[in-house]
This record gives sequence, structure tokens and C-alpha cells, in this order.
Amino acid sequence: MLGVLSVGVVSNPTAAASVPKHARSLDLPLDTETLAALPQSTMRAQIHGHTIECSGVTLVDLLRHLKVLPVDGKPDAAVLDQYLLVQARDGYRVVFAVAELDPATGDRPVLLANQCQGKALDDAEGPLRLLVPDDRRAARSVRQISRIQLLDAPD
Ligand SMILES: Nc1nc2c(c(=O)[nH]1)N[C@H]1C(S)=C(S)[C@@H](COP(=O)(O)O)O[C@H]1N2
Ligand SMILES: [Mo]
Repeated sequence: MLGVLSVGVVSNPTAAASVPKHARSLDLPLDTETLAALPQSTMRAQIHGHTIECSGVTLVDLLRHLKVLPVDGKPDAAVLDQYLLVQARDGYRVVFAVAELDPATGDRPVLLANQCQGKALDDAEGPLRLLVPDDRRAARSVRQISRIQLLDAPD
């Protein structure tokens, strides 16, 4: 794909304007101070048949803090092509549409957890992980989170 794209750009200068680009890219703050200042929530989810209970901050509250989502009501239509890319230290990556999380649209709860079963998370799991209780399998319950970016879908 990239090869095809660069050929197009070289042969047709006007195509340069349509090179996929992320008009908006924002790293979500994941530091302890920011997260501790936000509302704390608890969620329970099944992972491989056993239930874990974790606490932390919902992705919605983090997006509200950043003014990506409103505290109440419908978000701006601009969020409809935005998504979060969640990356882990082991290279695992998953995405969530902002609209999927937005309480006025998809309303899928996702917790950014710093504690499970009443304890801080060890290096294999944390210090931060996701919990996605309504997913049918735990594949997006990312452990070892290193980065969460807010991105615009490419042109
Ligand atoms: N960083 C990272 N997170 C991950 C995975 C992974 O390979 N790496 N696997 C996912 C899958 S497929 C599942 S089922 C759950 C398993 O969670 P557990 O290790 O807490 O049981 O983690 C998810 N989160
Ligand atoms: Mo899994």
C-alpha cells in the first residue's frame, strides 16, 4: 500500500494533498496525578472464564477531561471519525472508536484500571490495563499500556 501511495504522489503532484495524514494526534495523559484527579470507577469483567474487578478511570471521563467528549449530551460530529490507538509494551495494539465509547452513541464502558482485585498491577499486567466488560472476549483488555493516542481517521 505504501509503495502504491508513494508512486501516486510522485507521478501526480495534486495527489500529495490526499496523502493519508493524521490531522489530529494527541497523547492521552496517563500520569498518576492526572488519573487520580478524575472520577474513580469500578468495573467487573470476565477474562478466560474468571471474573476480575478493577478500579481506575473510564476512557469517557478521560476524554471528557480533555474536552473531546462533553460532560452531557451529544458530542460534536467531528469525533465521529476519531479513534483511540492503545499500545502496550509487548507491542500489542488495539483501537476503539470514540463514538463507540461516547455515552450518547455506542456507550461501551471501558475502564483504564490501575488496580485489580484490590491491588496495584504488577509489571506483567500494569501499571495500567484496560477492562472492556461488554466485549465477548477479553482481546481488547490491553495489559502493560504504554501509550494511548487520539487520532483522526486518515483521509
Ligand atoms: N499487552 C497485551 N495485552 C493483552 C494481550 C496481549 O497479548 N498483550 N492479550 C489479550 C487477550 S487475547 C486476552 S484474552 C487478555 C487476557 O488477560 P489476562 O492476561 O489478564 O488473563 O489480555 C488481552 N490483553
Ligand atoms: Mo484472548
